[in-house]
Amino acid sequence: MNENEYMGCRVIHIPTTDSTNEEIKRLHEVLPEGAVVMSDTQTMGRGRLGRKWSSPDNGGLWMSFILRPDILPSSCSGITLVAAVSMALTIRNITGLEVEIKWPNDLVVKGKKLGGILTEMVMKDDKVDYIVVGIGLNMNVEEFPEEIKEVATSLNKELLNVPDRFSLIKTFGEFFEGYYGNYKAVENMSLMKEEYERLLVNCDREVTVIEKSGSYNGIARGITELGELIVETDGEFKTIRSGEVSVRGVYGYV
Ligand code: BT5
Repeated sequence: MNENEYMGCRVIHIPTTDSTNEEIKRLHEVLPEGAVVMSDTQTMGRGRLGRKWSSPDNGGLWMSFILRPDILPSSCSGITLVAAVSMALTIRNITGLEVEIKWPNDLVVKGKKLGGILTEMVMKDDKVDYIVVGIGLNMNVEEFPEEIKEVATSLNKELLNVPDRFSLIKTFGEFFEGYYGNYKAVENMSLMKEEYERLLVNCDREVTVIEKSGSYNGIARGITELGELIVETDGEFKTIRSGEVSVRGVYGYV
C-alpha cells in the first residue's frame, strides 16, 4: 500500500479539548485537507443528535479530520460509511479482530460497540465548505459509565496487545484515501457497497426501525448505492436514510 498522500499530513495532538470536531471547526481556516486533531480526552465528546460520547483520559482514540471535497451536500452522509469501512478494515488489519459495522456508523465487536463516527458538514453559499469526520474508538477503557456498560467494549477487553494510536491513524489514512477517492469519483457507494455489506453486522438480521412517528420490525437486507439501509417488512422493501431514524437489533443492541 502507498504512503498516505494527505490523510494525516498533519497530526495535532492535544491533551484535552471539549470535542475534537469543535477543535477542527475552530482551526478550519488554517488546516489542509486530511489534517487530524487527536486529544487524550474530551470534556464534551458528542455522538449524533446531541448524544454524549464518553471519552476518558487516555482511554481511546478520540480524533477528527477535515475534508474539502467538491461534492453535493446530499452526498456528504455517505462519508460516514466510507470512514466506517476504513476504520473496521484498519483494526482488522492491525489486530485480526473481527470488527463489524452496525449501520450506519457504529464499529462493533462481538455484538458490542467499540467505536462510532460523527460526520458534520459546514456549508457556504449553498456549497460544501468543509466536512469534519470525528472517530471515537475505545482502546484502554477499564470501566464504562453505567448506562453503556452492557453495550460497549474496548480493544483492551478483546486483545492482549493494544496497538498505538499513531499506527491506527496511519493505516486508517491508507484505507481511507483509497475508499474516499472512489466515493468522490462517483458520489455514491457503488464501488464499495459489497465491502460495506460484507462488514455489516445487521445483514439478514431482524431489526427495529425507530422513527419519529413510531417503530416497526423488519429484516435488514443491505444498503443502497446512496448508503441507505434496506429493510424488508411485510414483503415490502423500505429504504432508510441515516439521521432520520434509529435502528436496533430486536434482541439487543445489534
Ligand atoms: C456515535 O454517535 O457513535 C459517534 C461518536 C463519535 C465520537 C467521536 S470522538 C472524536 C469526535 N469528537 C466528538 O465530539 N465526537 C467524535 P451515536 O451513534 O449517536 O452514539 C452515541 C451513543 O453511543 C450514546 O448515546 C451512548 O449510548 C453510546 N456511547 C457513548 N460513549 C460511548 C463509548 N465510549 N463507547 C461505546 N458507546 C458509547
